[in-house]
Amino acid sequence: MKKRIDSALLEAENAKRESDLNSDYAALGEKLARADIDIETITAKAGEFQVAVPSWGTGTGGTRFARFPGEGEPRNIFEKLEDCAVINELSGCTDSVSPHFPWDKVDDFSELKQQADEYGLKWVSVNSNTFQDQPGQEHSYKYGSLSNTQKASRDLAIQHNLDVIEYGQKLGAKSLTVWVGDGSNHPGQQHFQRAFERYLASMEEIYKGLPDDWEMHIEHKMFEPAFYSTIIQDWGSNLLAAMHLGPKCKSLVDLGHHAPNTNIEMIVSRLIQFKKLGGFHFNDSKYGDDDLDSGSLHPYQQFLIFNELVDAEYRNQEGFGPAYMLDQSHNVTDPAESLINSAIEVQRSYVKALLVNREALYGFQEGNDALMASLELKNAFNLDVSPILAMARLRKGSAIDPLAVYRQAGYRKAMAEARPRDPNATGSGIV
Ligand SMILES: [Mn+2]
Repeated sequence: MKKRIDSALLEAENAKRESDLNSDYAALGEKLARADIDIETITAKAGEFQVAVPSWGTGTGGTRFARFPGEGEPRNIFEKLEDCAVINELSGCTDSVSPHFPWDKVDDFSELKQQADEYGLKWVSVNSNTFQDQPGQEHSYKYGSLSNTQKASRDLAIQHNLDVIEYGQKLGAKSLTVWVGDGSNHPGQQHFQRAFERYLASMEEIYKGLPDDWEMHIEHKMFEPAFYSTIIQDWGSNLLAAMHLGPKCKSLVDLGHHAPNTNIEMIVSRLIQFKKLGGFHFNDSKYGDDDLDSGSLHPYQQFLIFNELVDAEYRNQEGFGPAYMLDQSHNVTDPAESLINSAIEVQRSYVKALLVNREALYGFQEGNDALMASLELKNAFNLDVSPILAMARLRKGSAIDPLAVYRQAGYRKAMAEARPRDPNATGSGIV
């Protein structure tokens, strides 16, 4: 497999840390054994865990006020793919990429697929973009796309989604993620029911174009760019639309797209129960944003979400198999560093959730022992599973300390020289 980080450097950096890791791993293994947990089983599962990188996340994000591009950021999908390869080489838990169109559209998809194959990267959920007009676009999305009052704009948005499915088929993806910013900025501007009817009618046309083995995932977002009402503003509208459209349509949960303090883990449970959980966009949020790095602010919430996911796995819940993706905006960090760290933080939540004794928890729940039930979760969360994550990485040839190797390799500096910035280039937004 083609590598972008020098193998000799990676091995030398790992060699410096391997002895300490072995000691820490053995100590943690002993501790877990006292709770009848086999560390090797957990490490094997950690090694299998993968979360997809969003192609748009490899560039510096920005806000509607400004964007401050970083040195050496990727200028096209081929260069984004190069950065995704680095992230995966070092973290060992990001073997797939989620592309966004038309940002990532190329003339020759076989060339793109071949480059991904060489890096050992797969393509997962393709994303459509009907939240901005493209140069020369005949019918505007200013007043919405799939729910626009004008049929010509709706038809354009439908056709774009069908085109995106076609691109995804060429890359080997199996799902389409649809997020639209449609909505209104003034009370009375939009007839809620008629707008939702138009949205559903448009989505029916896209659904008809789904290949048999594909799924469509609807992403909700509370607000922005529509600040009064958004057509799919929460999991309620999302689920109603997904139920209306059919079994191949499911809901996608972006952690940052809820009102502050929303009980997201409970939403996840409901969607699992009704076989409607399509996938995740992981990130963190303080207010109404979806821009912070995963697990950087609310690691316990992220753990509680994984507690529901691992529980579904444990119970062999029918129809369960959500797609895991990151979706965050990096404004002040090197995007590759943020994505490496975030992927590992998501993996960390998964591993901690594996440590919960499910049968003991069910017993506490049935017996109404609220405190012990709560402690069963908190004790798993409080355990430092870093040695497990590092050992899983080492065993698959990734880095014990990914960020140290990344900085030692001088990757960004090298890219700053290899990728001179086009002063006229526009940056991709964030969804
Ligand atoms: Mn998202």
